[in-house]
Amino acid sequence: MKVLLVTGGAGFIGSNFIKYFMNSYRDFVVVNYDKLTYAGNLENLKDVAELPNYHFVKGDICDSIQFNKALREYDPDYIVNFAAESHVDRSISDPLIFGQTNLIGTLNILECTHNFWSRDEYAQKRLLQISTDEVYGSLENADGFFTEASDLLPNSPYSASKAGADLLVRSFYKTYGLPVIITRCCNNYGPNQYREKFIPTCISKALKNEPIPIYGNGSNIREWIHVTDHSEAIVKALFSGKPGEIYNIGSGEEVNNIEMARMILTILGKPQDSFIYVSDRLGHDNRYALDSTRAKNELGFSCSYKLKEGLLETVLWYKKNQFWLET
Ligand code: NAD
Ligand code: TDX
Repeated sequence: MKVLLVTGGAGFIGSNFIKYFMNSYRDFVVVNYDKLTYAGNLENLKDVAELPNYHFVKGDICDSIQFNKALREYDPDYIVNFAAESHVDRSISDPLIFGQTNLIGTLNILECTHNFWSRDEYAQKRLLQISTDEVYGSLENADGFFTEASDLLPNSPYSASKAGADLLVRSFYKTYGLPVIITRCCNNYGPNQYREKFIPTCISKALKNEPIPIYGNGSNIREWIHVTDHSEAIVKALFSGKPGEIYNIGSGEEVNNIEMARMILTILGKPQDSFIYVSDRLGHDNRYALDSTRAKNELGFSCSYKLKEGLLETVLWYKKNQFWLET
C-alpha cells in the first residue's frame, strides 16, 4: 500500500481532506501528524479513527527528531503539509508563533524529507505545500485576478510567513530537485472550521440572536470555496501536478463580508440587519481573487459546489452540531 503523510490533519481543511481522501482512495495508508494546537481536534476524524489504514501521530512539524521518526516509521510516498497557524487576527496580536510554525516548521519538513528520500526515488514521491491566495496581497479594485506569476506582496504576519514558506519550498526544488508542488487556495468554508473564522462566527452569533461583528465597513471581498472542492483539487495536484509548479485553486465566487453575513442570516431566518460594525482589522486586505486557469487546464480542476447550496449545507451542519461551535 502507498503511504500518505498529512501534517495538520486534525484542523479544519486537513480533517476534511483526510475523510475525503480515505473515502475515495481505500488502498492507501494515511498518517495524520499533528501537534494538536488549539485548532486541532481529533473529534473531526472520528469517522476514520478506527480504520486499520489510518494512524495518528502527535508531533510538531518544528521538531526534527519527531518528524524524522515518523518518516522512518511510515516511509511516506506522499506528504501534504496543512500544518500552520492559520488565523490572520492572531498573527497581528502574536506574530512570533507564525514565523516558528509556518516558516521554521515548513523548512524542517523540507530538510527532513530531503534527507530521507533518495534522489532515485523522486519520480515516485511528492511533497505538497498547502498555501494561500493571501501571499499575493490585496487587490484594490473590483476587477483583476492573481495568477501564479503575480508578485508575492503579503500584508499580514500570517500571509508573510506563508509566502516565506512558499519560497523555501521553491528553493528545495531549485537546489535539490525535491519533488514539491504548491497549491494556493482561496477562503474555505464547510464543516469543522474553528469558531474564530468569519463564517462560523456569523453562524454562532446568529444562532444566539447576537449581532455579527463586521470589521470596518464590511466591503472587503473574499472568494469562497467549499472544503470538499479544495480537497479534490489537492488530490489532483498531488497525483497529476508537475514538480516545481504552483497551482491557484479558486471557485470564482466572490462576495463581500456584508453579503456573506446576510446570506447566513437569511438561511437562519434572522433579521437582515443583525450585524454590528466593529474596529477594522489592521492592514485589512481589500479583495482576493484567483485566476485558476492553470489548475483547470492542467489538472482538470472544477468546483462541484455553488456557494449558495454549499453555504446552506454548511449552515445546517453547524445548526445541527452547535456543540462544535462552543467546544
Ligand atoms: P487550522 O488552523 O484549522 O488547522 C491547523 C492544524 O495544524 C491544526 O490541526 C493544528 O493542530 C496543526 N498544527 C499547528 N501547528 C502545528 C505544528 N507545529 N506541528 C504540527 N501540527 C500543527 O487551519 P486550516 O484552516 O485547516 O488551514 C490548513 C492550511 O490551509 C494552512 O496551511 C492554511 O494556511 C491553509 N489555507 C487555509 C485557508 C482557509 O480558508 N482556512 C485557505 C487557504 C489556505
Ligand atoms: O468577526 C469577523 N468579522 C469580519 O468582518 C471575522 C473573524 C472576520 N471578518 C472579516 C475579515 C475578512 O475580510 O471576514 C473576512 C474573512 O475573515 P477570516 O475568516 O479571518 O479569513 P481571512 O482573513 O480571509 O483568511 C482566511 O482565508 C485565507 C483563512 O483564515 C486563512 O488561513 C487563509 O489563508
